[in-house]
Amino acid sequence: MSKKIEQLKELEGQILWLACWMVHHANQFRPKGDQQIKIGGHQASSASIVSIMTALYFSVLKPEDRVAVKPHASPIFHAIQYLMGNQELDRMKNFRGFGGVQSYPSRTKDIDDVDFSTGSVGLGVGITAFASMIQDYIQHKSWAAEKPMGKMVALVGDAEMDEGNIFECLQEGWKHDLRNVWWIIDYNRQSLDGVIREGLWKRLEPIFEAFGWEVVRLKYGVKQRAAFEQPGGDKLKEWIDNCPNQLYSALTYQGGKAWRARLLDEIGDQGDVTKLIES
Ligand SMILES: Cc1ncc(C[n+]2csc(CCOP(=O)(O)OP(=O)(O)O)c2C)c(N)n1
Ligand SMILES: [Mg+2]
Repeated sequence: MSKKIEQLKELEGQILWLACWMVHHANQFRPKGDQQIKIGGHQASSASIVSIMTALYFSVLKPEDRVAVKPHASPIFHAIQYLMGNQELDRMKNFRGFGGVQSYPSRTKDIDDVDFSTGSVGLGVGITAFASMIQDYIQHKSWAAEKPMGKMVALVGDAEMDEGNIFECLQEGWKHDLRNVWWIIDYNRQSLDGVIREGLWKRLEPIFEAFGWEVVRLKYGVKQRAAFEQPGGDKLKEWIDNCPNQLYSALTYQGGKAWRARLLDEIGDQGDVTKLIES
């Protein structure tokens, strides 16, 4: 592992811990009024995007770039800002409370320089496209300052793609030669209250391509890719690729032991697969 990746991994661990603890503390330790049984917050939604956000904020983003953070990743955003010295511990302890860090990133109520308020899903996504178009407009004016062009990044939930306004702005972007925009869809297979419909990505990719977007699919991590290279790895890959979202989520929730048991049960008798799974 390169030194840089090692450092990012270290930061990622701290950020995830802070984000999950923020939610846990709010629900388990903060004194509650008579009626309140739960404060809320979404730890899994933070966990699925922590690697992406760590890489973005600590390695990729430039000062001129702007980011719309998917609503449920608010704890990750604030944890990152805390490590950068832009957020206060007391506000994090008061997550979702009066004066505390907000459930969803807010330009008016949070103190750590949120680029775009999100919360109503879909709106944060769309605004990055329109922000880029406005940036182009300004660049074409004689009164435009000589400033570097920023990249507009949206971190999008997979269920957030249900929102109709996103598709309107795809068309608008196509009309205006949209550029300098990245949308990163966190395909964590889950929504607020359900599992993502099987094969949604197969519907989404051609839609983006039809409007001139370049689609890059990032699916397998380093360890998975290494495992696929081993004898029996092709069978493992095939099984994972065909695994329904519901089962994938359940196994991930239950952890390594459940994963191994299921894999051995289903493909364990196929040559080298048993050895690979047991290793
Ligand atoms: C317009 C609107 N409709 C519904 C909601 C309620 N809501 C909050 S987050 C969310 C979807 C969460 O799923 P996803 O976008 O996949 O994010 P994840 O939690 O998986 O990161 C919904 C429907 C909302 N905030 N705004
Ligand atoms: Mg999701």
